[in-house]
Amino acid sequence: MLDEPNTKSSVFSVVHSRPLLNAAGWGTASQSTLYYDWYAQNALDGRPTTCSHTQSQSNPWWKLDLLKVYSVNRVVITNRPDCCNERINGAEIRVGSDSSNVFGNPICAVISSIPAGASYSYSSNRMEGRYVIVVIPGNSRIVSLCEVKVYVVYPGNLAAGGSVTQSSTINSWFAEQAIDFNPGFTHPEWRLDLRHIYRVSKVVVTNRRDCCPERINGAQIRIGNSLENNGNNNPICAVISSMPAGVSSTYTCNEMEGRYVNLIIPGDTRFLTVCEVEVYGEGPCLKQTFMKLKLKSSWSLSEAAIEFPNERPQLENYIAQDH
Ligand SMILES: [Ca+2]
Repeated sequence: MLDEPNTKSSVFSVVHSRPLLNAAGWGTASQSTLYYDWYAQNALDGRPTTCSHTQSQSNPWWKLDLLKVYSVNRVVITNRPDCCNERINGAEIRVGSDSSNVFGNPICAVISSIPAGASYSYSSNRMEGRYVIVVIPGNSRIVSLCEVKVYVVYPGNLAAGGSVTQSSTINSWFAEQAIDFNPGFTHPEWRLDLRHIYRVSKVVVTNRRDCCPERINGAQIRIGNSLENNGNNNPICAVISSMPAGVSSTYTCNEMEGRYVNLIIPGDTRFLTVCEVEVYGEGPCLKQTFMKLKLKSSWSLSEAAIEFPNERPQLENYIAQDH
């Protein structure tokens, strides 16, 4: 009587992710003037010691053309390591789509200072724009940037549940950083918190289509209720051997029960980049162990059997908390 009373109404749940990706390398850089061979593109080559550099001029700028409009979430600027780190003070980061006038693009942030060789991150609150510009207003100024990263919300509209007839979307990310692919992670991982326990029938993973499809090789899909080791000790549903760029693959999980769905690549210095993850299953289930836990504290089993339908919201809230 107490066993999963709500699974009689089977509900399909579809969960989408829109990861943040560094889109800077997808664009082309230019700058107002060139100083020797300190090209604008030097800020995008992944090396912190190669830098762009304008001549000393009024209102110098560096501009990244992302080639299409993105929702920009964050901009990371690396200052030059060798000298002159104060030159960047007062630089404006602008995000917008005005191609002719750099000042026609809204300001995302003003850089007060960045220590030599340091990388500072500026939140841009999902400003929409095709261009990311660093401009320093004033006379006899120099813009020199050693690396620029631009994190955007991946715009792909892939496999958006088109084949699912009964669906609902759950927007319940555990934490944004769990889907932000920081290359500094030694164990890159991605975690989805479903907020309730589901019986997961399948997980559909869509690989990125712009480059590097092999980065996903070896990724494990883990499902369970434990947050031990950040959820990475939960049982494995599948291991992704490889997947072509832009392709969606389906992994059958045989009704594995869990609140957390993890993607993790074991090992060091690996990247995990995923375009989209969809999770299909039934639920939410009320797991019997949780129910017993709760029942012990306030009701007898016989009372609970009668009262259960009214108590279900409380139980769901209980399960939704961190236990
Ligand atoms: Ca560089």
